[in-house]
Amino acid sequence: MATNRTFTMIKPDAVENGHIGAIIEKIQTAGFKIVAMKYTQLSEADAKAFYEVHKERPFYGELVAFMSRGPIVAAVLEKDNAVEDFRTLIGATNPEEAAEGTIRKLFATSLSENAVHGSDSDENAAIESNFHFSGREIYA
Ligand code: IDP
Repeated sequence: MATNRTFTMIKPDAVENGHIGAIIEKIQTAGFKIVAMKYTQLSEADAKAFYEVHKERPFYGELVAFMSRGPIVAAVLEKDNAVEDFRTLIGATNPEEAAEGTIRKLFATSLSENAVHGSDSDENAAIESNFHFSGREIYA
């Protein structure tokens, strides 16, 4: 996995609220190339594994239930400085603290139901991409 890639999910809240198209448009307008994408749903076990790093946090159960309650869109994105630039595009974890114009400011409903995921490091981008996609599902 090159360091110019990041991994994202459009979370169940944003899918339920009909924001898939608007979020993908924001992502592409910001200069990210979509190199892999799928509409899928995490099982409870998937969500537990994906967020295992948070398993000691008080919100882990709520997060697992939320992330597995409905479909998501998973994608791998390519751009120079992808991880950092995508974190800027989505905004702070808490939408109340997210900058104007960011995806979370526009589409998130709460701290937990915050519309999108974005990897926080190149290492995690690779791990998270491999969680959802095989090599032959990524088209550079
Ligand atoms: P990030 O998604 O901005 O990197 P993390 O701290 O890694 O934020 O948290 C992962 C996800 O867990 C968040 O995107 C959000 O959905 C959820 N979350 C984080 N903090 C809380 C909290 O205090 N209460 C409920 N859910 C939370």
